[in-house]
Amino acid sequence: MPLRDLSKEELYLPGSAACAGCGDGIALRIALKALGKDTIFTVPACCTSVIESSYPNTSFGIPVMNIAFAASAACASGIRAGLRRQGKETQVVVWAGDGATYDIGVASLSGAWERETDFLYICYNNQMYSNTGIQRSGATPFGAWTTTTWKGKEESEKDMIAIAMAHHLPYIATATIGYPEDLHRKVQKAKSIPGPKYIEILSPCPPGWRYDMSKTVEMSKLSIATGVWALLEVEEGNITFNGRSKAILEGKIKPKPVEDWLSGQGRFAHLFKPKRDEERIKKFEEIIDQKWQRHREGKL
Ligand SMILES: Cc1ncc(C[n+]2csc(CCOP(=O)(O)OP(=O)(O)O)c2C)c(N)n1
Ligand code: SF4
Repeated sequence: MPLRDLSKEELYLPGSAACAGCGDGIALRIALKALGKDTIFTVPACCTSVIESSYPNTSFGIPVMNIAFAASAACASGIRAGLRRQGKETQVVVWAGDGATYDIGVASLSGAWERETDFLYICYNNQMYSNTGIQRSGATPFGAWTTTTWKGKEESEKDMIAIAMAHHLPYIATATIGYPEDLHRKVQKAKSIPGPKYIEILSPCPPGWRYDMSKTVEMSKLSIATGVWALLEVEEGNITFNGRSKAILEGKIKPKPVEDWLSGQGRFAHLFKPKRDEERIKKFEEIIDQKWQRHREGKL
């Protein structure tokens, strides 16, 4: 659906406490247009629980239940059970950061997936714990500076999509805010499928990634153009790629150099200054190359 045809109803309201240029804010606005008013969010501790604004004010036009860091998926199971009892079909959505998803809430998420709770879990992935001042998470990429990896992270991120696939979910997708139509379509599709669904949205964060706040959409699109992030869907175990990622996979376009993505972000500045760190730049490129090699073999 073209952008101009998206719902005019705004459920992400003025008064949000997000930083200027927040990728999460853009993701919320688009996803809420696809979800509509008959939706309940449950949100663990993260930037979104601040973005919502302080009680009694709110920047969300839907009900939200804030919950402890580890418990959002368990909370979704409880909300679903309560709604079922009342005969309501309201969409139950967890909206959580990567810290809550990859690390602290992964146990309760695995439980809700295994119980086949009918809910949509959306992880907005800014690749770090932003709300508490930029600490490393299981989604932080190799080489990135955070306040707990001040020489650059030594490990790669974990593969959350593979973890989701191991739970045999009917629908899994990745998206990013630079491609709002694709994001909107995937949320709408997830909404139409019963059972547990998982969508992960790459959501650049200006203070955490250290780039100018005007460049969030550019940074998101560059993530796709360089192949650092791929747009894909997994339905009943079958992986398909979308948009530019599909063209990269099929060799129809050449990805831009990964270095373009790294050099645009202050969190990777130590790889270039005061001296170029050839070894770590090469290792980062190899991680991305290997990922695409696996994709060409039909794997994640
Ligand atoms: C059990 C527990 N540990 C730590 C915290 C402190 N805390 C609140 S928000 C947050 C960071 C959340 O990171 P993420 O889920 O990635 O979301 P983001 O802040 O990036 O939006 C942390 C560590 C907490 N509230 N509860
Ligand atoms: S720190 Fe990052 S994720 Fe959090 S509100 Fe600011 S831009 Fe958004």
